[in-house]
Amino acid sequence: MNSPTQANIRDEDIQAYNEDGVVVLRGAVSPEWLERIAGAIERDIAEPAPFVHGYPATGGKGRFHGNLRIWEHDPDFRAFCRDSSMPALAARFLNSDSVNLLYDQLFVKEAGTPNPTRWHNDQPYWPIRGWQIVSFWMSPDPVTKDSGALEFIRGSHKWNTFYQPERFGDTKAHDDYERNPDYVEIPDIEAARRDYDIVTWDLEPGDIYVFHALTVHGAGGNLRDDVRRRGYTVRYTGDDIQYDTRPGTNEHLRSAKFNDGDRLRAPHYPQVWPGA
Ligand SMILES: O=C(O)CCC(=O)C(=O)O
Repeated sequence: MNSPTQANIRDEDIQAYNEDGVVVLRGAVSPEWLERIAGAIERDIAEPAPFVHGYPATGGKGRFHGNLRIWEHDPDFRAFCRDSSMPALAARFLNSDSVNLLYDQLFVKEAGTPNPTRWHNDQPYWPIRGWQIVSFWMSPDPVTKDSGALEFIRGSHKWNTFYQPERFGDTKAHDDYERNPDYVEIPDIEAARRDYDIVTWDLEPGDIYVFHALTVHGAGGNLRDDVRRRGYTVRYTGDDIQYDTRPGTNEHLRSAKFNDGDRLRAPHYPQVWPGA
């Protein structure tokens, strides 16, 4: 399954990613890989890898299952992150000679989980600095606005603003994320949606959102009673990325093996492109 990407990447896609901070690629993941990912998701729900997190659904109906660095524990996630066409795709979007895997993450909103994913950008959570960081978000389910399609603020990666991370889920727990005085409180985007250039797309299984680490994004809840929304994201870095020990990043993504300014490397952030 180490086949060339199915996606027909056009120069316009790369240009849209660079200018808007987000683009959709249709048919980028084959049905075979999606089946393996779907199986791996069920395994992680049944027997979660160590960084599992969840929150109760508002109204008590659905369920959220989140986890990260799951490629380290499941052979199919590992194969997908390393051996699928994703690393080659990342090299194109990052315009980078080499690509490292940062980590992968699950965001499963079961049917009837109304909790939104709050507006945020990702890089403030990550112990790295530099520009070449891309995320690929996909789902084995069809994704629509009412089942929790992601929304993005077009061009927000160029604001060059690191928003203070907050914990997802229960609003009472938000205050306890480590603060960084250089980070900025995120404005109430939801209350002023018309002031922002918000874009979203429905996805079919196999389609992916490609977005930059500083692009501001969020998602509604899964308001559908009949479909799951099993979101799976893989994040890759390029040549200009260095380890960064600044405060405010997610402790589960740090590694004591790295000093400030180090290039990323195995075992935590293995090089995946060019392959062996
Ligand atoms: O799936 C979601 O609700 C959020 C996804 C997200 O924030 C991400 O992949 O960076």
